[in-house]
Parts: sequence; C-alpha cells; structure tokens
Amino acid sequence: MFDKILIANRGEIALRVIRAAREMGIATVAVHSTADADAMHVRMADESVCIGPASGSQSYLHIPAIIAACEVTGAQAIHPGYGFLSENANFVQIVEDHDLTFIGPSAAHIRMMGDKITAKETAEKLGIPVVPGSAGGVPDIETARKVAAEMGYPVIIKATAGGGGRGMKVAEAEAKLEHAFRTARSEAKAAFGNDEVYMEKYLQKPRHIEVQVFGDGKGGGVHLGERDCSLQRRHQKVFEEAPGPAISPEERARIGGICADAIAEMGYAGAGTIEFLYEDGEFYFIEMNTRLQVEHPVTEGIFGVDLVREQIRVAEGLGLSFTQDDLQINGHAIEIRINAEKLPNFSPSPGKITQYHAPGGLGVRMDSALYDGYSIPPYYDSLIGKLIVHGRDRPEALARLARALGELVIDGIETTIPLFHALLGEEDILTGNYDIHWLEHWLAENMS
Ligand code: MV4
Repeated sequence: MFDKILIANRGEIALRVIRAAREMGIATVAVHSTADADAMHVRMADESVCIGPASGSQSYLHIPAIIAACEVTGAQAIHPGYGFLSENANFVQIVEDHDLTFIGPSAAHIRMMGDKITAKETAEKLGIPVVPGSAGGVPDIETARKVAAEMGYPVIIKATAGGGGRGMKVAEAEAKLEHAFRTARSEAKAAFGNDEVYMEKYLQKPRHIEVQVFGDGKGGGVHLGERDCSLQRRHQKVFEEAPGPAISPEERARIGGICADAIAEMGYAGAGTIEFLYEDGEFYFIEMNTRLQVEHPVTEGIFGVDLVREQIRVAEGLGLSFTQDDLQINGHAIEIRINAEKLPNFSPSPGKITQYHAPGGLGVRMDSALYDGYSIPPYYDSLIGKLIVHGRDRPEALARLARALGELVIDGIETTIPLFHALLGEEDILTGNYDIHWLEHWLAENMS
C-alpha cells in the first residue's frame, strides 16, 4: 500500500489525483515550476517541491527533477496525469529503476501503443476490428500506389510515430497521392524524427468513439462503455459524452467485450482507451491511449466509479474494486472543455481571473484549478476547466448543462464559454446528430 504519492502534473488533473489519493488516506506531493508557485495543486497537496523554471521541458517534463522530488519527500509512486510524461515509456523505465511505482501501464505496453503500426497489428491479432490499410509501413511511392489501388480512394497517410492527428494527409485520387505521400513523410520527419508512414482507407463521415478499458494487473480486463468525442477542433476535443448517442446497448456489449478480452489477453494493467472510428454501424480501431484521459469524468458519471482510485489500486497490486457484472450504466453525462482562449480564433488568453464562480447543484461537477485572483500563466495548455453534467437521460443532461453554464462565471480573461451557449442552440447537438467534421463546418459558418 502506498503512504505517499507524487503527482507529476499541474492544473485540474493534479487536483483530480490529489482528491482520489486523499480519500484513500494517501499523502500527496505536488511538483511545480517557478511559474506555478501560486497554483491550486501546490496549495491542495500535502507537500510541494519546486522542480524548475516555467518551461515544461525544464519542469514537468524534467525526469531527474521529478525522481529527485520523490527521493526528497519519500513518495513511493508517481501519477503522471495526462500529457507531459504520461505516455513516455523511457520515463516509466527510469521510475522503476529507482524502485518507484509508475501509476499506469508497463513501459512495454506504452511503447507498443506509441508505435501506431505495432498498435494496429496488436489490435488485429487480439480480434479488434481495424481500418483496412497497408500491412505495416509504406516505404515508397510505388508501394503507396499499389496499396491505394487495392483498397480504393480516398486514402489517408499517417505517421507511424504520430497520433492525435499530427502528420496525416488525405489523398482523394491517384493524382493527389504522390504529393500527399511526400508531405506526410517530411512532416513526420520534422515532427517525430521518424519518416515512416502507413496507409488506410479514408473514412469520410465517421464518429470518434472510444472505449474505456481497465486491466486489473492480474490478467483480467473490463470495459466501461464508450464515449463519443466527435466534436473536435483541430484534433482538440471540445465536447464529450457517454454513452455515445449513436451506439446501441448491443453494439456496446459487443465492442466492449472484444476490448475487455483484448486487455486481459495483453496482460495490460491500469486505465486505457481504445479509439475507434465508427461509420455505418462498424467500428474501426485507430489508436490506443495508455493513460487516463481528460474526458474520463463522463465515464465516471454514468458508472459511478472513481477511475483514479482504480488506477492507484491496480498500481498497488490490489486489482479493481468491481467486476464487469457490477457495472451498470446510469443515465447520461456530458463534458465541455473550457479553454483560456479568445473567440473566434481560439487565440490564447492567459491573465488574471478577477472573478470565479463554479456552478453547482445535482449532477454538476466542475473540475478546475481556478480561484479568484489566480493568474493563468502563458506557458502551458489552455484548458482551465471541465464542466461535467449528469442526468437521467440525454435531454436532462443537456438541460442541466445549459443551466450550469448560466451559473458559471470566469471574469478577467476570454474563454470558450460563449461557444457552448451557441452549440446548445443547435438542433444537431440537441439530437446527437454529428460526426468528426460537424464542429469544423459549424465554426466555418458561424464564427469569424
Ligand atoms: C482517420 C480518419 C479517417 N479515416 N483515419 C485524426 C486523429 C487521429 N486519432 C486519427 N484521425 C483520423 N483518422 C481514417 N482511416 C479521420 C481522422 C480524423 C479525425 C478523427 C477523430 C476525430 C476528429 C478527426 C478530425 C479529422 C480527421
């Protein structure tokens, strides 16, 4: 059992982990940059250690400083949150070499899913349906032509070392293939230092559906249904919900069962997310994330389970506190991401919060590290809060979201809150009729 854990992160996710640890009787250590000395995670933790200057690479990403902070404070385990070091297999190896515990999956599983070709091959071997595409990497344009001719246009070229949308190019027809292939390669080289690419059939109007999974660390695996995260802008999620409005109970049980079995077969430990594109009633695996995700609270809302507590339990070797049969979906949950950004261009808007009032009441959860008088530093991600609502069904959750948004006050900076007021007036949002392109089209027509 852990007595004390260190949180290698900041902002709302650091608070989220501190809260779970505190309920478990585990002491917490915050780490922070010089720019975050006044941050809420530092105030809320039992202890804190300054680990470097403002820039992420010299603080929250600086592995020797984080290991040293564990040694100085006696923390036995590290929770990485999301982003930063959460999917860095080398970090996990170093943590373990120092006889500390990483609260997350093994370095081997993180590495396996970080390479997108290996991830897809692994998924396919485990019986997960994948997008049709090249068998492994596509080394040259001749091979690219052959693969595309076999599966038919349009095709998409993706970086093996990529993920989350970086380094992707679509070719609608053979005439566009060579240019797309060359650009994808050179962008992959520039972004990841690795120019290997692979190809897939391009799905034109899918939804982004992701299945929450958990490995218990003892050879067992469960699923906690899906989230629909189709509403994105430039590969950044904006609005997420569970259950997916387009997914039937039968489809959920089928794809969930496949994912849970795969997790068990892999011997995966901890939280994971298996991402699919969903089109015409079919699921197609694209990637797996080996971390807790920003949008995990919608799953917590409908299952009534604390996913961070479960992560800590699995890392302690205790397994999960529930079985698949214990899990029942209750109602509907929606999360909106509030960013310190100025509309219509979503340009960063850091600065001092002159007034903050969080909404409350039944079925309302506000995960945020804001407080009155806090100054949002300009060095990090622009996410400043997540408003999560739960209702007995989707219409109730939507009504609650509108009500809670009306109570929320964040003054002193520009935020994306007005976007959500506008979206809640859209018929397609109210009916759940959207795909991965809906938001970009709507923004093009309604903003700027
Ligand atoms: C695709 C696709 C269409 N067909 N793959 C973008 C992020 C990365 N996780 C995978 N992505 C896509 N892969 C095939 N074969 C379309 C996208 C995509 C997308 C996916 C999810 C959510 C938003 C998106 C926006 C544009 C493109």
